[in-house]
Amino acid sequence: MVVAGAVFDEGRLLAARRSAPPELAGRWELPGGKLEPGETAPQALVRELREELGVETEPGERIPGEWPLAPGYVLQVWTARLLSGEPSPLQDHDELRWLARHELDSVDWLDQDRPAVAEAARRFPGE
Ligand code: DCM
Repeated sequence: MVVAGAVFDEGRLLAARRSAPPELAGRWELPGGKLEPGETAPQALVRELREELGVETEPGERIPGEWPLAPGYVLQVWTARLLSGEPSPLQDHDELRWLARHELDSVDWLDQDRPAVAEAARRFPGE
């Protein structure tokens, strides 16, 4: 299983552009990664966001749905709130953008992330 975060801060959603592998490079995703043995999804999300972006986050609710990835993997998405740090692309990404709700279509999302982003869009804080 792969867990990704819909990270919200100041009414915007964090999008990350992949730098690897070549077939995914240049496409945008909700940042996250694979669960390690013994981890829950929220634990994996906190670890991945720390490793990839250098931030501390607090997982919120799971966004309903499960989206197929490469054979044997599915994507689950959780909302997350930024606790501390300024996200920077430390690993796997070469650009980050904070998107307002009306800007969500401005980046080329990975196909498998699109339905998750649409669900996340319904959870913008204050809406
Ligand atoms: N992945 C994805 N969408 C995301 C996060 C990850 O499709 N929002 C995929 C890309 C990789 C795999 O999951 O094939 C593992 O991600 P990572 O390489 O970031 O650990």
